[in-house]
Amino acid sequence: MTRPIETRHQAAKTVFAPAGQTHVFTFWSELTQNQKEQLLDDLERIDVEQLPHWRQLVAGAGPERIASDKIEPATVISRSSISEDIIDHGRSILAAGKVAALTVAGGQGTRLGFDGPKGAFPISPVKRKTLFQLFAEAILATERRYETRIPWYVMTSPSNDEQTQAFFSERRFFGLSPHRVRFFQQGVMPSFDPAGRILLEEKHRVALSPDGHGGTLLAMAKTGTLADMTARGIEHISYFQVDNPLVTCLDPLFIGLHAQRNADMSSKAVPKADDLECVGNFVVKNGRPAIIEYSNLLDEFAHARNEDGTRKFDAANIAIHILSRRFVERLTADRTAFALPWHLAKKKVPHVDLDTGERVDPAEPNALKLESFIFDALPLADHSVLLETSRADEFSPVKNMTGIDSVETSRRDQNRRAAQWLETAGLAIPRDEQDEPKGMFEISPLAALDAVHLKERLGSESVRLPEAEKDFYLGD
Ligand code: UD2
Repeated sequence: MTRPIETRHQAAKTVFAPAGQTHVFTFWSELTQNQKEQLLDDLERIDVEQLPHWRQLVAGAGPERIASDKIEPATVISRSSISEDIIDHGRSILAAGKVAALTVAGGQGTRLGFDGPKGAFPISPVKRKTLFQLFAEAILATERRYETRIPWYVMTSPSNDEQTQAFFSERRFFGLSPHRVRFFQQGVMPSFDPAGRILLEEKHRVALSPDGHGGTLLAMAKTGTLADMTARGIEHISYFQVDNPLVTCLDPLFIGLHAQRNADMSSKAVPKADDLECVGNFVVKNGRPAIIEYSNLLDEFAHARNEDGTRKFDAANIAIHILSRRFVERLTADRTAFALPWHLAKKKVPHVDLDTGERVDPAEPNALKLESFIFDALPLADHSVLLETSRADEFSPVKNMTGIDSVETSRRDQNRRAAQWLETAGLAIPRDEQDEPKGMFEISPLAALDAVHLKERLGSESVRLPEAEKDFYLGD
């Protein structure tokens, strides 16, 4: 039984008025009952205790530039230095069912101009499989390979949860057991005007947006996801973003190394493509592991060189992490006290003008959004490991329709990797003058999870390659 609207209205006024946010009720008298309920629903999702803190951040909005901190390059471990017994250790942890996959998929795919959850975007080069399908096949293939069960937790946001869940159920979870695919919603944050006042998207709606992938931690605690992991005996969470189809969803070497070092949170890194690449930079800041986002890294550090001329800060964050469940439990034990730092972003947010009641679609950034980043949990880790991987093997995100990190570059890179795997397995791939594979190649994770797996698989089979310029697909 929900409380009467007037009771909720009075309760809301007593918390929003002292925070200088009374204006959210400007249009209250002209709202229908249903609209009043919607406005109250939005307001009750806001963590009002944090409003004064948020207002302070917004009012003092200045560029976060890491100037005073002492930062040094992070130490990256190369894959080739990892012994087979550590990889076996990772395999045994997987086989024991102690690892879960977690995908953050709550972001708004605005940059991709795609209407739907980003995971539903058709990205594979030959079959146009969606991002969600590629991850599902990789998880299913890993369950089969290690004869184990791998729960998959997908973080959505209020704006895409329903569509995401429908997408999976309509496709029968791509062959995964439905009770091992769990969805949970992250929190939301209001957008603010430069004076720190909450913006109304409509007269009866607050301008709310996902609270950043840092919201994953508290969302895991608040939604019972962490308790579900405990009940399933999960010790480690293999975390990756929905926008990277090349990621190794469950990597025994990475898992083995993380566990052997008794790490709380570990990450993968690739060498930066250039000094100013739009990625986070792994550093040691005041003695602790940390990531400084490209937007916060002073140019002097971005362009810094070692004596031998190599880039000094060269470890790029590709948002591939392992978090120990106990670490997340420790951080979120006191939910009211735990908060990752908030990062400010200037955005264009459509809103209602309080004087005219008209909707304003700003041409320039008019608002401030606050979001938290999961990688700000790194400095809180007692132990962490940074493992190098290669772009060609594991990283080609799809963020834009064209250009850098685009549908084009991601399909190209998936194609290149499939061709390289086939060559490793002993097949001759026709290539053009630029050494690009002639034709499109795609290997389903259900066929092989990596080049070695493919070689084992093809060892006994004769695979017929297409005539030049035709598509080649290797399925389950
Ligand atoms: C992120 C990293 C960057 C680098 C890059 C690699 C940050 C701030 N920067 O850049 O360092 O690792 O990725 O591709 O993370 N998401 C949610 N909920 C949210 C916000 C984001 O689930 O509230 C998901 C989103 O679905 C996407 C991922 O997190 O899969 C990345 O989000 P982003 O697009 O904000 O980060 P990006 O690509 O600027």
